[in-house]
Amino acid sequence: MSTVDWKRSGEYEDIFYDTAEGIAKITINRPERRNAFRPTTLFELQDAFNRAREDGEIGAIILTGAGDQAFCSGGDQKIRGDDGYVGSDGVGRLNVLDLQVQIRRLPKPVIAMVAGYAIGGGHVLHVCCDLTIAADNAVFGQTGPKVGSFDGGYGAWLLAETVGLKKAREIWYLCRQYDAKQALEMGLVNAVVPLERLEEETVQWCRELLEKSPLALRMLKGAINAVSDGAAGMQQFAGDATLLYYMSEEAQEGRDAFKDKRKPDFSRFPRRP
Ligand code: S0N
Repeated sequence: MSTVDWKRSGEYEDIFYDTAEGIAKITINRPERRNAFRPTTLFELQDAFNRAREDGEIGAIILTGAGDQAFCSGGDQKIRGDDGYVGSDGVGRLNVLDLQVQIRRLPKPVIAMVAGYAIGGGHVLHVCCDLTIAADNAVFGQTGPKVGSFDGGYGAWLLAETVGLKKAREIWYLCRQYDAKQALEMGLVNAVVPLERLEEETVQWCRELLEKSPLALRMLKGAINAVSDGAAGMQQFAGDATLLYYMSEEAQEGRDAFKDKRKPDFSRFPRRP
């Protein structure tokens, strides 16, 4: 049951974009295919995540699936061609990879709100989110070796970072499915709640996040991701360091001196130990 008065906006075919109280809720809306994604779904998700990033009112983002049967069942196998997922333009794509990177780089917390199946590429999406709140009917797993695919990027090593190497191998090699209780035990999700309380609980986590310092959350997300994202993670973190420096009087003295056509005076700024 919703505890929030969501306001819907955007012209989308495969998703919904709702906002309220500083929260953006992005919903994959293809329940007849267990919320499997096609290229259009992913382009729309990218657009919605970008809107949430650019909106200064938004401080937390929920990613979810329509209905209570599935969060997302991964790539739409019915439109899988010989070189990726084929959209209306006839081009094969694996553009879920761009969405994964976007979620990782987005400097606001993203919470996966999972009811039903989070399977295949849908499972990877929740792994890429900062936090996961699961309903008691949630089911998690990878299907790659069963359906002729695999995700050797975040889907493999971020999962291993999350649940440990042995468990990650088990999940990928055997393609078993795990219930919400097992997912909680292996650290794959943050909390499990009855299905009817899923949105209420997820919104409560968002409200707690919204009470916290946005810059501190941004820096923490960047710091936690930097280790596993290598140079790309460091680039994000370095950009945030520059942002913080720009906000200091010391950096502003350099800018102002250039504009005033004078020599900068940094003498009042401490040379910290
Ligand atoms: C989700 C499952 C377990 C649900 O089972 P359930 O509840 O018994 O329902 P079903 O009757 O099976 O399904 C209901 C209807 O939904 C359709 N459907 C379900 N999943 C998909 C799907 N993924 N694509 C298309 N249709 C789907 C069913 O067909 C059914 O409709 P009808 O009755 O009309 O046929 C179960 O459905 C299940 O196991 N689904 C398949 C899960 C799966 O294998 N997903 C794909 C895994 N692979 C990826 O996601 C690849 C990710 C990716 O893009 C990628 C990323 C990085 C690198 C490579 C790749 C890559 O693609 O290779």
